[in-house]
Amino acid sequence: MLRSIAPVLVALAAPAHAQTLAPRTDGVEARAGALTLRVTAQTDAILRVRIARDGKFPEDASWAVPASVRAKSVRVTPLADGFATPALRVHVDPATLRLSVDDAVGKRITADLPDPIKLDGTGFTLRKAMPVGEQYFGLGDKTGPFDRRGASYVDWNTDSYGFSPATDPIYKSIPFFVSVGGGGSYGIFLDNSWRSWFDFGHREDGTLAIGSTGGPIDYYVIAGPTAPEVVRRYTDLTGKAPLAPRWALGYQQSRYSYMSDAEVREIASKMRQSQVPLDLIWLDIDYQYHNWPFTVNTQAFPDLKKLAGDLKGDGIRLVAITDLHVAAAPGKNYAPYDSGKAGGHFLHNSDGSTYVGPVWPGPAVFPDFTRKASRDWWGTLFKAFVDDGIAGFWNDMNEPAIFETPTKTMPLDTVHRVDSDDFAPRDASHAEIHNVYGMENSRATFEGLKKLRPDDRPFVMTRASYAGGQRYAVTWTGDNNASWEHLRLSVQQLINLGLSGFSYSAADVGGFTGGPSPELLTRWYEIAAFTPVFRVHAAKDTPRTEPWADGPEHLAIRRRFIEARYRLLPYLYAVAEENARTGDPIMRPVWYDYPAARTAGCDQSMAFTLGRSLLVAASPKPESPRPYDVCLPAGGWYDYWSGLPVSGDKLSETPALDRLPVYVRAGTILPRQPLVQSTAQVPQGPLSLDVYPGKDCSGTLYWDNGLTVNGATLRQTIRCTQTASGLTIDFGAREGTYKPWWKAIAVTVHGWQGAATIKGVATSTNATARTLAFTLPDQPRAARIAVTR
Ligand code: MIG
Repeated sequence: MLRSIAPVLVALAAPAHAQTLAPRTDGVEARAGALTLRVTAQTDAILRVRIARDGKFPEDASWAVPASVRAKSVRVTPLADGFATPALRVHVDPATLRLSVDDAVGKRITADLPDPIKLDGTGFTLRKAMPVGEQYFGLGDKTGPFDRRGASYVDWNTDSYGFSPATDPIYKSIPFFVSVGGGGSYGIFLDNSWRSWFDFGHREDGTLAIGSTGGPIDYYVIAGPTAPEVVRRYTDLTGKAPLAPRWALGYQQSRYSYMSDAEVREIASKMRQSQVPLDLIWLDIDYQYHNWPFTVNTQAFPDLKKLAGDLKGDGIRLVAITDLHVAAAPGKNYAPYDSGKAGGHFLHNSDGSTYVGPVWPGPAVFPDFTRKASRDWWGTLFKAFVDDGIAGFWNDMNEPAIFETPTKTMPLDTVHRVDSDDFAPRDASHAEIHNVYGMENSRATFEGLKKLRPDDRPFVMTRASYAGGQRYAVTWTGDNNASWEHLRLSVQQLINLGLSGFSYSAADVGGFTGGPSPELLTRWYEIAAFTPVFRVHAAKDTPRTEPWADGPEHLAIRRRFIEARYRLLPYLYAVAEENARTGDPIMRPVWYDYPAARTAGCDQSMAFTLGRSLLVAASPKPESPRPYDVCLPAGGWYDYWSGLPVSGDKLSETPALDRLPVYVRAGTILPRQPLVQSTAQVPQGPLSLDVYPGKDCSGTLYWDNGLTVNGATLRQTIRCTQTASGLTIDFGAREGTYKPWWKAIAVTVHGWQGAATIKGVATSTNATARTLAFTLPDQPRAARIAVTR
């Protein structure tokens, strides 16, 4: 019921410390002294918490949460000390503004500590309880321990060449964590772009401290109770990563730099000769004239359009780096500078002059990406490359990185113009904008590409970003190192990025700096073949890391894993499409879908799932030849490589260089395709469906042209049920009008023993492999296939 909004005096204190608790239709507002706390229910399970100083709430605007999402709220039921939604009970102590959130049956989700809000000049610290046994994940690409309990982190986007597993901060600021513990999961997202921090009991045992040097006290409490619910809700707030073009899921070859047209062609033809599937080659800064963005060194690359066209004929696309630091080159007929200067698109010093900082081109100027007009201008700069057929773009150095300064970035008083979204137009300091600058750079690129090629899905990769950056770009973990330690770290970074909304992420395979041993490089290829974005990249003056770099035996193993990925594309693509709809990461910690795995007793820091159905169990010490334990969640699994059922839930794996243990959940119908050398090739032969019988047995087909937005799609669910007489496979009716490449479906049922008959269908069984195989015509309509023993 709608209640009066009039404040209710709940305590009789001295007037200077008036305490009030006023219900709102969508939450509650409490005042104590100079502070006002407003808690609103955005949905039944997402709370927004804002704190005003001296009665004035900061501007209601955000780079992460769109206005339309912030505008949503639900009506709540008032309580004496707060309010309730069907999922939550919110309590506020009006004397201290201490907030606690319980679930509908009164179980605590999260609570402030006494004295919960500390102000320090423009900064603040919030203090919350850290119950024993609660673990913390997320925070984007941060290094450090996988579980963040006991550690402390700063959010300040930093060019971190040669970072170590202890370096913090690094490239991205995603001020969001997911907690998991005995009581379930919740998340907190601090929507504040200033230099901020999260301390998980590092400074003070049992205290979760969240703070910032400035800006609004504005955060979201996201209830679960499961981790998937928290992550999905976080992406309801900050956006889902759009489905990438299918070629982004292919194998990607990069190096700093392929120096010429001839070298790029040589890499491409060597890939094809070596029969290593490949979709992308990346052009790093040396394709440009003097490192000036949006130029081409025409001596080394005389005809980029012809190069792109010829490679495309071979199923290979080009991605080009386009850094944000425009060369400060007046009078040189350099359009990015001239048009940017004329349009007032560059950042200013506090005295009004244009800010100039040294980066790759030498003196450079920096676009004002928080202005929509400047983003629009930036987007037009891609026209020539788009016309040349460059498929995707790489936004590096956008922390922003500045050379020759100990801060590695621009002065904090550099002036940005905010004129975007529902922000009031105003000037803002670099201290406020720094952490969102890279995201707005990638947004400008993404939106520019959408205008230039409205039908195509843009592909942008960014190094720096902020919460919500997944809407515009994929990301990678920057300048890692060729070490076993970094291979381990990369898995944890990619998992945490996925939990932080960045479902498409990569780590330079082989390590950027240094040079990997052949074994390290091969192992890295194997693991990366099961990660969302699979890109080999390395720094200048490092040993070569292309698949053939270490001789035929290593090449054979690397090729086999790249091939496995291409065969898995129908599965991987369906997982990516699920991610675009739900926010469920593509690569997940095992406990995401199997909560008991968190306490299973094996070291699972290198285990992850790709979608729900594939479990990749890399060794937690990948350099060690010693056997290690793999814990499999309850419910039954099959070995992906042999197809045989696995018995037991704890296995001992003996490492072998050519084997990466991968398991398939019992109850999976796994779609795969014939091998291709590029996603641009039409697979020849049937779609294969591998059926791994078990509980809740199903599989999803999702397919489309892989390139455009709003094209025709195909979606179909297939289920299987074990019956007394055998097995039934039920094809659901196909949704959508997309006509797929396959005309037939090759079914393999795993774990099969004995004979089998299907009316009107020839079957074959294999007693050693324990398989039953048969081929069906394509099944676009609902149909039941009954197998009897
Ligand atoms: O200052 O473009 O992280 O991937 O190869 C180095 C050259 C600039 C840093 C990127 C790296 C890229 C390199 N860039």
